[in-house]
Amino acid sequence: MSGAIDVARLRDPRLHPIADKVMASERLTPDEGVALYSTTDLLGLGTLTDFANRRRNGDRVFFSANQHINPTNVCVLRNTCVFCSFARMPKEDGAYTRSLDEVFHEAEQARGTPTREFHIVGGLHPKLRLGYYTDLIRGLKERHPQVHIKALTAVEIAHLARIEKTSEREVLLAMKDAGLTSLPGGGAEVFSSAVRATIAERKLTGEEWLRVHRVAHELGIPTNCTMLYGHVETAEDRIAHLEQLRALQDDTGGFLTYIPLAYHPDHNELGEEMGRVGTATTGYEDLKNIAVGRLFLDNIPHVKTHWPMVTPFLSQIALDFGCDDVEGTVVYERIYHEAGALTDMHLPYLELVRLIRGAGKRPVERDSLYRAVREQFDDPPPEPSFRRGGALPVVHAA
Ligand code: V47
Repeated sequence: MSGAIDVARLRDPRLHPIADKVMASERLTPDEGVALYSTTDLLGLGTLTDFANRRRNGDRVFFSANQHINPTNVCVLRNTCVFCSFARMPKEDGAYTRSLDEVFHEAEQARGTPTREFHIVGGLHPKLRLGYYTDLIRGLKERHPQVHIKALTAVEIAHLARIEKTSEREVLLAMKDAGLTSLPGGGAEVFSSAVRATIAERKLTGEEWLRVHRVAHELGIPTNCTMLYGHVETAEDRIAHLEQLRALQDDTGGFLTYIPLAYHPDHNELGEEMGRVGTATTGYEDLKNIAVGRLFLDNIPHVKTHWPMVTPFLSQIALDFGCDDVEGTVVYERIYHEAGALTDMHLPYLELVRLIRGAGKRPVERDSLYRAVREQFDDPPPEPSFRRGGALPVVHAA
């Protein structure tokens, strides 16, 4: 890495003082964050953010061998989270709820593969109790002891606490006891109460989301964080969201990675209102959100690109815009594909290695806690028995 940014070469003069701060490892202010969002000097932004990322991670890029599992799409917020295409009411067409055996069957896909993480999220089911999830985690750990469980968003944790009439702490403790490793970062959306009133009226508030993550961190459960961008939010809303994540991280240090999530408008009410189909964001916006996340969240170790949403090729380019972490093999993906994502559901392990190497970076397979698992890829690991374009496993109605 060269020791300095050539500030004079940055086309947007507003980036010059920010570049000086980045080089001095000084924290950016909210106004500077908003300026970063408004610049059209994308290459200048990339220069700053690549500097910050290389200082932290060198040329290492992490990825995981993981499998997403969605035990149910039934969600009591179905009619009020207007950006979501995944959720169904219990009796609605397409609603499903898996028995434990059905989930275990789907997880068998991982056997004989390098899979090290199950990423488990669903909906706020009115009848699935805490015991279902603790049995699920225990059953998966028994069958796949080497696999970490990253399960349930803060929204689901708060919902379980409500229906069990207990605290979020108790729910998290029970899940940890069953074998939970970490929490995914979903459900954060944008913390602004005005934005939430428009896109997710009855979802837990930003303060509640942050509280669940704080409690998880206190219990030694690391978590991820996200922001859903590309709908009704402003640059100021985004920066206020990032500020709150940064403040919590200052207190706890419990966030592992930040994942900006690109809104997809198909098959949901918000997309219809916006008159959008296909994609709502652009490649430019996607790269900016990665870059601003890396520069503003100076205390979160990793920034992840979610290739199912922005395509593997854009994820590859994001590696020059501050990103050091690529979503893994995934295997089955429902949330974005219901909302119109046109990517494959599964990215073969060696394709991830190829994309990272193709960007001149060094791939590192990691576990859920970002410990390196594998850095040599000459002896290809086995893939899940999944065929490109293959059907999702059969699901039974709710
Ligand atoms: O919270 C829902 C988003 C999230 C849409 O922690 C949508 O490693 C776009 O959080 N268009 C859940 N996004 C997924 C999530 C996640 C993904 C990958 C990795 C990790 C991690 C976490 O999906 C929801 C919401 O923000 N979402 N609907 C939509 N139409």
